[in-house]
Amino acid sequence: MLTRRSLLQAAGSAALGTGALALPEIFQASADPVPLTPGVPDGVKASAVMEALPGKKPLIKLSYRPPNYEAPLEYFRTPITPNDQFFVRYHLSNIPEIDPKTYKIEVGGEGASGQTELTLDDLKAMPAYEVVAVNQCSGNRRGLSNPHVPGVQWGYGAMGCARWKGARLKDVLNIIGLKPEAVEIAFNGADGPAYEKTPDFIKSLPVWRALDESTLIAYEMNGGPLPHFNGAPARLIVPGWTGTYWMKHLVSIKALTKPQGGFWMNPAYRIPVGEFPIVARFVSQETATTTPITEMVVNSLITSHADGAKVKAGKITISGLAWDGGYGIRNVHVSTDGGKTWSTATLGQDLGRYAFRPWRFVLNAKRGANSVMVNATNAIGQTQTASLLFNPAGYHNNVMQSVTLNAS
Ligand SMILES: Nc1nc2c(c(=O)[nH]1)N[C@H]1C(S)=C(S)[C@@H](COP(=O)(O)O)O[C@H]1N2
Ligand SMILES: [Mo]
Repeated sequence: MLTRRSLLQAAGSAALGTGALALPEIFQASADPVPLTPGVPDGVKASAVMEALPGKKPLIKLSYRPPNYEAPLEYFRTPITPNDQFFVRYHLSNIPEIDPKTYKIEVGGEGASGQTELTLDDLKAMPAYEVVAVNQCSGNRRGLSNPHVPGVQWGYGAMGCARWKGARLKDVLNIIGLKPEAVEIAFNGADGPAYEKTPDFIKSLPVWRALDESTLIAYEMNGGPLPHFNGAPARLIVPGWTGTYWMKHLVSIKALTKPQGGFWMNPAYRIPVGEFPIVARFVSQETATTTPITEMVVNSLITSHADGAKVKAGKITISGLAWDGGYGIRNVHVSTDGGKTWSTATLGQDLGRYAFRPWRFVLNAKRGANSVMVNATNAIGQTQTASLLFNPAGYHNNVMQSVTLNAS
């Protein structure tokens, strides 16, 4: 078991201490109880507070350097997460404010025939595409891992879903021309470590995924510019894949003829080979025992009621969200008898196969404790797990959520 101190240290370990910071001051803190996910470690309960970063509504602060803020359950009552309620995740503490007028992305690398520089206006002059997609941190729900594991102790809220607009990465790569020997495309953001020993956050994608028509360099989120803390002026969007690939403040794109190295590709962001039912592979990075995390696993959440909520006995509507790695949600099942029998929930608005899918279900609450469990199935027949598939980084937690409603 980890002590409170080691968990908190681990949560901030990417920063390896403090250093010069470019973070603006926080202007609002709240004394209200923090709506934490049941099951997160005691250390989180002792230290997490609700705090509003500039331009944001209050989020649950798990660390400030680097900024890691998750959304409370109540922000997930709609399939689109508003920009000011969207979670924030960084590995590095030095996060510059970028002037959109001077901003540019360098595009090249030894796996490309040419090179270029793109300004924000250049990107906006290219054909624009829109996709509604879930951005979920690989470590979402890590705080619920049993036993607990080091890293940011996220509850349910290290995720959000937005309508992203931007240029296709494929069209950008077409400008420079990929050589046949290109294996990966690497990305870097303008943020940097506050401390020299911390490795810069560089991530790569296999060429096939970079060329996928859904992979965008987005400069708009829900119809407005990207919030600073979500990657302004432009970031990568990799619908279906976990947030680690969604490089914010994107400033460099390189075609590689050899696999990208570095801490953030290996050992970070890896899952044991064969443990999860994953279709999308990242072959150039695979080893005998681990593979990079790729697509999200199918998942769902009750968002209308928190665990332990008080309700009136009789008919009540519960609702929530379901999502997966981009195959789409086929159905959501609800059980009120601890998983013995299941009923089908009604699915709501379909914003596309990469989006949060809302669902609702009417149940008859009897006086006393009512257990409610939820399980989503995606279009390729994958379902959630009944118990945790443990892994050392706490990734891919899609254990069926169970809440108790207390009816009177
Ligand atoms: N430049 C940069 N981009 C980044 C990161 C980062 O630390 N720096 N973190 C990644 C991770 S792990 C996640 S989960 C998402 C989070 O996106 P958000 O902060 O907009 O919610 O950003 C990704 N892009
Ligand atoms: Mo993440």
